Amino acid sequence: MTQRGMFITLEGGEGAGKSTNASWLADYLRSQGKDVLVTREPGGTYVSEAIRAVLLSPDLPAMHADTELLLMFAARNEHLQQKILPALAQGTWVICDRFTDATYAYQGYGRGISLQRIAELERWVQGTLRPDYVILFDLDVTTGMARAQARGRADRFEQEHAAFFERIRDGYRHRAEQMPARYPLVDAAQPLEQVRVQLQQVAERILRECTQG
Ligand code: T5A
Repeated sequence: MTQRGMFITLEGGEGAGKSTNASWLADYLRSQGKDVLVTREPGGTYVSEAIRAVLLSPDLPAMHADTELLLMFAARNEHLQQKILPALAQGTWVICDRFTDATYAYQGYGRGISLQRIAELERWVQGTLRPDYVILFDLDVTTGMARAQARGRADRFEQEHAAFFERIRDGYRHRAEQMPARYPLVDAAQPLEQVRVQLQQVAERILRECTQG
């Protein structure tokens, strides 16, 4: 029987460097003999990318927080069924730029939706599937927002105030503190080369642990 691929997610606040480093991490793991798929949330399939466009559009009127939550999980369900679960079942390693930890951080800590409600949806949509590793790119809010803003027009989330992003950072750190072995932390304030040194150390650890079974 094929061994299930590892499921690795990249998390952190705006502009922390997840997208910049996702393909770098994939290339490193490929160089170590792994078959790797890189994807993102919300998105990753045709339907989920269409939902992403609604979620991120700064041109639509404000939506209710529960609507935002349900759209995140609708996009996630499609992504899981069409792409992530089949890849994992074939033994492919999946690197996903954001996943359900982002829902806890943004919709839970950020918007104030009960964490229990998010956990119910998580169980419904994912069953027992959880990421094997959540690599947390930790960065102060001011630097992250400056990096994100330097890229151009802000999306619906990027238009939020600093206090919203402070709650999100606290939420991520709180989750990482509760499960440190599963949440390797990367200091994303470092220059890119240093971030990649840290990331390679994390990847080496994951490869070691997965060989040890
Ligand atoms: N969301 C998502 C929820 O609310 N709930 C959910 O359940 C999910 C899944 C997605 C939005 O949806 C929300 C969270 C998000 O707001 P997105 O555009 O995918 O939207 O948002 P992000 O994932 O935050 O993407 P960003 O591009 O803002 O952040 P990244 O990917 O962490 O940052 P990246 O790699 O694009 O880098 C940003 C800039 O910084 C530079 C890069 O070159 C780039 O210009 N940079 C560095 N500069 C200096 N030093 C470094 N070390 C650097 N690393 C990167």
